[in-house]
Amino acid sequence: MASRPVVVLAGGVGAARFLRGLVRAVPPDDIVVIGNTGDDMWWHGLYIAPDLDTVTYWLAGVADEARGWGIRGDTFTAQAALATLTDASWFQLGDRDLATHLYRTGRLTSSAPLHTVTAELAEQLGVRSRILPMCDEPVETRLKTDAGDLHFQEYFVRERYRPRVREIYWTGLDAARPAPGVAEALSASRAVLIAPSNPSISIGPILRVPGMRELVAAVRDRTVAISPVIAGRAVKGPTVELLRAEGIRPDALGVAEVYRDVARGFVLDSADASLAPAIAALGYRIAVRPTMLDDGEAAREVARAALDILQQPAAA
Ligand code: FO1
Repeated sequence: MASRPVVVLAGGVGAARFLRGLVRAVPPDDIVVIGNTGDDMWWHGLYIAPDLDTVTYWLAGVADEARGWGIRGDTFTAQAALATLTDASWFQLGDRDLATHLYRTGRLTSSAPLHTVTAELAEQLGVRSRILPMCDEPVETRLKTDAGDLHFQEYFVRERYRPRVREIYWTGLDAARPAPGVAEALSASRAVLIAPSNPSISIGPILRVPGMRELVAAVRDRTVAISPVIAGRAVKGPTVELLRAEGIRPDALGVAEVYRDVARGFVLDSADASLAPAIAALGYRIAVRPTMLDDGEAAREVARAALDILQQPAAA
C-alpha cells in the first residue's frame, strides 16, 4: 500500500465509473477501495460479490462497460444450461465470470477470508489498486416491500426494483468488523472519497459496519463525497426511491445531509448549483461540476475536483 493512499468508499457501477477517472488523476497503486458487500449472495452454491467484482473488472479493463456488470464479451453457455434445470436462473452468470465465483467460493470454503480472496482475484487480473471488502463477515441488505421481504438482488434483479419499498435493513452487522487493512488505510490516507454510489444501499452498509463510521469521521477533514443524484435523478437504478424509503431528501442536499458527520467536501452537479448555498451552510467546502461520468476523461475531471477541494482553505 502507498504510504498515504487515496481511499474510496465504493458501491458498484457508479463507483467503477468514478474509479476509471481517479486512476487517471492518481497513480493506481496509491488507491485503496473499500467495497460494499451487502449485495453479496449465495447462488446455486456459489458466493457472488457483485460490487467487489464490478470494481475489480472495471479497474482490470475487462468489464462490460455498456451493461455495467460482468465481463466484456463473456458467453452464457452455463447460464443457458442452468435455465433448463431450474426456474432459479434470473441472476445471470457469464462463463468467465463463473470462474471468478468458482475460485472465490473454493477459497472461502477452505477458510480463506474474503479480504484475502478479493486481493488474490484483483492481483490475478492485474489490478494495481488495493480492493478491500468492507468486512469479512456476511452482511445482507434486505428490503421489506409490498412484494415481501427480499434480498437486495431479488428486489433489484428479479423484481427489477418495481416493488414499493417500506424499509431497508441489514442482517449480520452485529458480528461484522471493518476488514483487516481498512482502519490502517483510512488513518494513513491523504484523501478519502465517497464515490457517487447509492447512499442508502451501497455506501450505507459500509458506514454501518460497527466502527466504520467513527473511522471515517476521524478523517472527516480529508473526506469528500460526490453526489450520485443529478437534478433529483439517479444516473441508473432506484437511488431516489431508496433514499425516499429511508426518509432522506432525494437530492444532492439530502445526500449532503447524510454524509455531514463523515465528509468535509462535497461535489455536486452543475444542474444542482441552486443547492450549493444550502450545502455550504452544512459546513461543506464544495465544488460544482458536470458529474455525468460518461467517459474516463469526464470522470478524471470529477476526481480532480474532489481532490482539489481538500486544497481549499478551511471555512472560518
Ligand atoms: N444485474 C442484473 O441486472 N442482472 C443480472 O443478471 C446480474 C447478474 C450479475 C452477475 C454478477 C455480478 O457481479 C453482477 C450482476 N448483476 C446483474 C449486477 C448486480 O446485480 C447489481 O448491479 C449490483 O449488485 C448493484 O450494485
